[in-house]
Amino acid sequence: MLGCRSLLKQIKKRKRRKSHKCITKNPKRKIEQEQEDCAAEDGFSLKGSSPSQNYGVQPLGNFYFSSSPHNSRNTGLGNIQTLTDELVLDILGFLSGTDLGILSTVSKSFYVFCNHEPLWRNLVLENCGDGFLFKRSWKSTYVATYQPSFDVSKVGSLGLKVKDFYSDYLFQSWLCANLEMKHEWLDRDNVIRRKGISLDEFISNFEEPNKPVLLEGCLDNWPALEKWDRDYLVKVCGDARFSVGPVQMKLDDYFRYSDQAQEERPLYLFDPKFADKVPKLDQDYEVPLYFNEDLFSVLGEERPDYRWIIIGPAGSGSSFHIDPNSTSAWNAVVKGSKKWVLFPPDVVPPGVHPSSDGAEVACPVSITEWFMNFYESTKTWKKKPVECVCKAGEVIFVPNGWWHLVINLEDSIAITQNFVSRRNLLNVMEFLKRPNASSLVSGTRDRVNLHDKFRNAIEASYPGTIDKLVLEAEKKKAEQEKPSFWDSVKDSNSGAFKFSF
Ligand SMILES: O=C(O)CCC(=O)C(=O)O
Ligand SMILES: [Fe+2]
Repeated sequence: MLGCRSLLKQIKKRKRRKSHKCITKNPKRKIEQEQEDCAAEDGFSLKGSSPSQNYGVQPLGNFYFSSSPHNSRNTGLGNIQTLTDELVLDILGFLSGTDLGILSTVSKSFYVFCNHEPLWRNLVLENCGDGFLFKRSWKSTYVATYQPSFDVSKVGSLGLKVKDFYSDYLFQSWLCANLEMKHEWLDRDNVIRRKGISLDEFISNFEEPNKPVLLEGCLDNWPALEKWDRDYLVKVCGDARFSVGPVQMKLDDYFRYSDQAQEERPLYLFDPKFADKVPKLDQDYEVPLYFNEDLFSVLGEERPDYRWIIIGPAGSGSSFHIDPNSTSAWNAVVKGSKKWVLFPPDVVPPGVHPSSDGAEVACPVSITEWFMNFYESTKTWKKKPVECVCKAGEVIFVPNGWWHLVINLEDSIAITQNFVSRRNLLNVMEFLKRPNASSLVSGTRDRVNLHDKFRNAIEASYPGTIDKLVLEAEKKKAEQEKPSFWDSVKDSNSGAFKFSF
């Protein structure tokens, strides 16, 4: 039911409009036009010139104004019409491609459900561990891969348009795949920006107090900034395969996909082993001076994953999360731009539901859906999120424990690294020691013993450091708890001041 409120708002507005439009003669075009106008009237615009296929699905609210007494979503589903759309799709998710294809011929309703792109995406991803060659849609990709004798290029891109099919779930899924980011989602830019600050300033103003900062100008000597574009990367990476969700793909195959992808959650290339796979990439960047202290390096080969190359089209990104193992991070944009929304550790973002032990986060909305349904509410919050657009050549510091969401506004390439410095060493050690470390610790095989291994390795490389940090932390805590002069002169019983010199 997430998102119903805003959807309802759209639906209501949409209906008001309906009486004075839809004068187009071609009924197919009429439905398309309605969907585009519905989005436009709500201040949403659709991406690109060709929105993805939606088979005429309309939001459920439109049904109440329909001249037809039937929702063809129901009439064509038989007895399973009582199930929610999610459940119908869950059941269809058990079918093979062939069975889905056959079932789609049973009724208009099954035609719409069985053509739901995420079903075909799952079939491709489950079966093509070595990547895939994307062909316009996930269904065509599946057919081209498993029925190569069938020429998918000959099949028109326009599917059938079903009349009087109403479903919030399917409509919202289509809308989120095709929405352009709204200006008001990008306008707020309240991050602190700094250029050319010293390491000491960075530590005392940002790292110690655990506050984000956007750093300008500190990638100026990165060869990557000049060199990395699509052609260069495809050339240097050759046949190397990178992690893209659950599959491993060659870079040119990934770009072929990302050029055509018009979906709610585009697959994101996110690879922690890029520098081992293509050592040349490692030579094109260096860690900015603020993040040079890297205490996990004492673990050698056993350190958890810590650096990633990130590539994705506009609309791809990372939904709300806190970075692994209580580390801090920096994220440097090499090409493109990214919208960031960050909440401090004590503020859980709206729409996000972490489990009590923090091991799981229920985040049922896609990034676009979060903006559609939750962003507005943060405007009235006392503790506003920190927001910015981080452009090529800029780096954002993400302090440990901060929730963050990131969406690429253009095709983007970035490098991110997570790190442990003396400022967050104790946090990280405490995190690794938690009783449910086996489900919390990530990026490494030996999750349970990582605390002891790390502690021993730090002791061996930096003897006495942990004890010194503990002492300093205790001193700081005692200082914070010490009553101030005004507290000490205040008479706690009367609330008045007492002067007892
Ligand atoms: O999508 C992005 O660039 C953000 C990546 C991120 O948050 C992370 O690596 O933890
Ligand atoms: Fe992150």
